Amino acid sequence: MLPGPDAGVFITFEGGEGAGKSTQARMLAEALAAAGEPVLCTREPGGAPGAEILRGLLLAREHDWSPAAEIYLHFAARAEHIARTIQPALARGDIVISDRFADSTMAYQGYGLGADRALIAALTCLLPVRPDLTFMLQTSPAVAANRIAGRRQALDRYEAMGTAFHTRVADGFAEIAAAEPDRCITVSADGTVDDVHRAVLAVVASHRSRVV
Ligand code: T5A
Repeated sequence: MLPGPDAGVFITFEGGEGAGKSTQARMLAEALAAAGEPVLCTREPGGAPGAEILRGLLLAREHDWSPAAEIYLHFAARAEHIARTIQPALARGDIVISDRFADSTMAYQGYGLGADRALIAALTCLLPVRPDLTFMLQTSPAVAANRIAGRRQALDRYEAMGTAFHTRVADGFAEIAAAEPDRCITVSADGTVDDVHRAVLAVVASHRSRVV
């Protein structure tokens, strides 16, 4: 979906664990708000009350979902997020910045868990919104591991999956980015928070007609 004259703009941040997506999404939102742009910062899974309930079910380590059920749960949360949060904000003309969106389902469930990629692609095509711009934050595994360890929180269900799983997820994000170079911009996230923020702002400046 390319933005119409009155529509907002939809930006997503994607990447593996500890890439710094939440940090960069928040910093971009603050920079755009400081420049006077209307911005809404949100996240997946979650971003709406019902979707946050589903997030709890998906991240808890008590239950392993069957692959198809896990895909549908992510898309149920996404449907709620889109209807309650994203579409109203885009209709107002906001710049919506989401920490993760449908590429995460393809990378984590499709590539990481080996779930049905054709089903994920089909469900993604049916979504009523599509990001205008996606930042793919890429980190080396050692850097990501250090950042996750630094947070000192209990690992959620996906964080607790092994190195091989996270390597498949990273490969998945790389394939998605290669397949959609107009939408997906890969940014190295190994530098400092400010280095990565500068790189993100440079991309936004170079996509000015699409973003602001
Ligand atoms: N998931 C999600 C699926 O399986 N399928 C789906 O369809 C969707 C939507 C979400 C989980 O759900 C999975 C993927 C995830 O496993 P989450 O808690 O939201 O769970 O997980 P993440 O999105 O991975 O959040 P993280 O917090 O792990 O990673 P971020 O957001 O990439 O990293 P961030 O910004 O929180 O930073 C982590 C730490 O590193 C520091 C920060 O201060 C923080 O302490 N940091 C840096 N330090 C040094 N240099 C930098 N450049 C830094 N950037 C951040």
